[in-house]
Amino acid sequence: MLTLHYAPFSRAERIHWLLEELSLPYELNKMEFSPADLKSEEHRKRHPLGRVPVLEDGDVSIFESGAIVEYIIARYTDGDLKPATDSPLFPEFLQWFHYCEGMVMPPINTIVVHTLLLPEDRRDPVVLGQAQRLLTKALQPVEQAIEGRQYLLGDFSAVDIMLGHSIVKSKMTGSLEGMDNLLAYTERLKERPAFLETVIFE
Ligand SMILES: N[C@@H](CCC(=O)N[C@@H](CS)C(=O)NCC(=O)O)C(=O)O
Repeated sequence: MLTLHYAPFSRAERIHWLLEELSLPYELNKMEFSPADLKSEEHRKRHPLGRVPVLEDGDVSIFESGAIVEYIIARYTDGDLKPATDSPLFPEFLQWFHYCEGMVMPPINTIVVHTLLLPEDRRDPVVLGQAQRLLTKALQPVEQAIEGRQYLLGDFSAVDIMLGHSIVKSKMTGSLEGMDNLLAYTERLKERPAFLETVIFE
């Protein structure tokens, strides 16, 4: 049985969403997004930094949302949600899949820290402004790439689970202003029952 160690409003939503898209059976260990749960001795045994998501599958315990998505697709599907390696879309799949944690999430992390997590007297408007500008820059190529497409690669894929999730969170920080393609895309994601069930989007 797959067990997803989860906290709401986190990247663990990506794995929850994927498991629902694939209709796989799983258990959810629902923790609070709080040090009491995430930094507990028990959870630090699963993730050395006390973070989510973590997936357990029998003897396997794995962290990093992208790695977990790849693991589930490789072990539990016949290559679903990912173009074949000889498909012309495969390089683009890899690019956007990794662009998510590499380029889009770092400024989102900073925005969340300086708007929600730090006590008010330690929030820095200069750092926040830089992160907001960086996020807008990082999203612009995605706004162009999705032009004329239903999902990020055309058909729904694991890129929508990774980068699509980040785009939905970007919208919540007010960073999609003027990006009409991405705004329309977030509306299309809401037409997917698995997304609606698993991702906080407003
Ligand atoms: N690159 C990692 C990031 C994991 C991560 O930072 N998760 C956040 C939630 S989205 C977390 O657990 N934060 C708790 C904390 O920093 O204490 C991944 O994609 O899984």
